[in-house]
Amino acid sequence: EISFFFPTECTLAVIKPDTSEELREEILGEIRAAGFTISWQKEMVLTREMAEEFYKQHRDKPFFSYLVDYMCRGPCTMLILSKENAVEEWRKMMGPADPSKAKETAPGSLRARFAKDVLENTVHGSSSSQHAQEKIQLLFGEISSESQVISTGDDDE
Ligand code: RTP
Repeated sequence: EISFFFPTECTLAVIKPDTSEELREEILGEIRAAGFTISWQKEMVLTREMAEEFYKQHRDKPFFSYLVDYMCRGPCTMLILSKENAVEEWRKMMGPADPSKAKETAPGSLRARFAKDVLENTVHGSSSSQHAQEKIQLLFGEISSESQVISTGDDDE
């Protein structure tokens, strides 16, 4: 059981592998400028097992193995973003998965400007609060043990 104490809605954002240091810093700057609080940030290289678990809802899609290869290719920047309406606001900022569609419908979005193609599309964002909680638990498990230690201590006092 996991408990978080963020005051506003939070979502999970990922800056995917193959993003240059420069672009990563630019994206982080835009995230802050858009009014998100970066509540937690972690660089990590996913194992195949973690990438498969992360994208398990796409297990039967023809692109699944390419997606897992891509996600394991290098370090991802994992971010917990907090803001009112964070899930929707971050998805709006990303734009549609396919950059050719993003260029038409959301030309200012991150994917319209930076995605290479529909697979290598620079960023990920959870599609609901519940998904966000699940993925945060998968990627940031140690927050859960820390907060459990704290709440157990309170109970004992
Ligand atoms: P979601 O929160 O549902 O993951 O949304 P999304 O915009 O990231 O896009 P989704 O369609 O769910 O796909 C997840 C990721 O899989 C890769 N993808 N490749 N080759 C392809 O046709 C294809 N389609 C999707 C992308 O990396 C996408 O972000």
